[in-house]
Amino acid sequence: MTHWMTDRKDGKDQIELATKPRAKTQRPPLYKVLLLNDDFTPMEFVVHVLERLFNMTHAQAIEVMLTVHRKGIAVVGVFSHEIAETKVAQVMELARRQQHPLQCTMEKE
Ligand code: TYC
Repeated sequence: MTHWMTDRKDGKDQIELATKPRAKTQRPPLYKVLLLNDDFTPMEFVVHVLERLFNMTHAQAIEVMLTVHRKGIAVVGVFSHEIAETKVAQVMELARRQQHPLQCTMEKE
């Protein structure tokens, strides 16, 4: 709060108060986590990853996996920067451990 004195003709000082106009509250930027298609990663593995790391039901996971398979890429979730980074790292680590070439990346929304 800013305050200052006004100079009045009647000599009476008066304190004026003003609130500084504030910028609207900023939301943290969100990031899309994207899954990429390839010719080698088994469909069942992708479904497992989507169930396990993105809390999808089996039906949802199949649907999203098939979207990636047909279209080449799909958004599998939207998160804060830190959570998105963690999800990408977890997908890449699971794929690496099973020696699947599955690729996962993130992009600012
Ligand atoms: N195209 C793969 C196959 O036919 C399946 C697949 C789906 C791979 C989604 C990756 O992100 C992916 N076995």
